[in-house]
Amino acid sequence: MHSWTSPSLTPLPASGLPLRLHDTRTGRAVPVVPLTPGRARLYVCGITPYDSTHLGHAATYHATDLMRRALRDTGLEVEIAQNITDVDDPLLERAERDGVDWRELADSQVALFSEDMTALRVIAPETYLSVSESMDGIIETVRTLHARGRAYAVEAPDAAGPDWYLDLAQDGALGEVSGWDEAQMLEVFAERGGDPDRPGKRGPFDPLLWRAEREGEPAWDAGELGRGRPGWHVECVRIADEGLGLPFDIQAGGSDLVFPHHDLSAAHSVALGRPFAALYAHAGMVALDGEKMSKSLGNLVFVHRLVRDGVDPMSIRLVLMAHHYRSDWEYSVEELTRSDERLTAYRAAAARGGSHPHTVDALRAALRNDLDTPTALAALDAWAAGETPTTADGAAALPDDAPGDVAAAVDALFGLSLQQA
Ligand code: 5CA
Ligand code: ZN
Repeated sequence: MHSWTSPSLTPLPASGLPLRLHDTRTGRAVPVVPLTPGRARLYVCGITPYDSTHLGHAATYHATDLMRRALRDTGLEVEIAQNITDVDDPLLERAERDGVDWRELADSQVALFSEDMTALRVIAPETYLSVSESMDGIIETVRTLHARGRAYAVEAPDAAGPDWYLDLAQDGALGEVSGWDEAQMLEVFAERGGDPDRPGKRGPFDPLLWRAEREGEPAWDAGELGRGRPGWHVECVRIADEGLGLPFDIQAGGSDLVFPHHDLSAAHSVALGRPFAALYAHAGMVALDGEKMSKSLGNLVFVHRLVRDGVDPMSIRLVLMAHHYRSDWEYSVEELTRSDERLTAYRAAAARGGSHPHTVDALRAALRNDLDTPTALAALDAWAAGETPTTADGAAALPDDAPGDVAAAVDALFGLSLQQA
């Protein structure tokens, strides 16, 4: 899939200091030390393209964009892989409901997503693959799992052949990422795409690996497993392997994916005899009207609608920056008003120019401390108000050649352009 156009990258000499990132698995912030020296590899779970980008998606991709920019500032080369879940129940159902071809629906929504990411100045992933275009590889992975004795058949009365499931008990690897117990898992499994009660399954959380062809659904030939389409988790394992290689450094996504998706992606990888991600980073959930913003609930604020209504995309970025990426928060129009005020003040300060190395230093320190954007905004507020920042690590000892161009730094580190729109 063609990815979107990345913003031009403002060069900023790397700080060389490591990024500390919160790891969901261990519950602690750890320095990111890439598995391959000099090269950080991150996978982020992409959209299911049946509705446009809402602020929740934007928050998640904003968080991974900050990870990229922070890693780059530590002097690492960064590679990001991202999928597009274009073969999945909700998308196929929406296409059927609206009487459009599922491919057309997916393409149109991917195009809108690209526009939104471009407007928000999110740097495009190096690998951007949809399920349909990765199908040969996904089938290969499914067949490998079958050949390794990890797949079992479950009768499907409405299909010509069986559905296939992954037998988790063989590797005993579930809950590796979430750390949840079975009761916690059962509470959400069904509402997050699982089928714990399906007769014939060996274990309630065994994930669907390959679904036999049903009438009216797209299907591909998977040899001894029959015609059908893949389950959800295997796509991300395969696309991560194709784009980055297994194992890789960081698996990212929204916190709604911790269980089952990231637990089960890791379990697929273990069943393949390969370790998955070294660190798991999750963005909090954005809510509207008291509920998680989600396509299935329909309580959405669309990025493209805000932009169409004249909102400056950099104001949207500032709304996202006002919340720490791991916190859950609720969107309101007041957030946007506050961000508009900030943007005006920051642009005026940028137009005044001057060198502010302590502010740049404070911005960098905030970013590499688990992407602490609220603290970065406090430093920018002070800069815009003409105050000299006092930083925790007494920034008086900065070298003479420390970068002092705040506008260039916020552009490079936070993707925030302060040029007049
Ligand atoms: N295609 C799968 C991932 S393989 C999927 O979850 N698609 S999605 O379109 O539902 O979500 C895309 C990304 O946005 C995921 O990383 C998801 O965790 C994140 N996301 C979805 N809703 C929200 C929300 N309300 N707040 C923050 N992030 C969200
Ligand atoms: Zn995924």
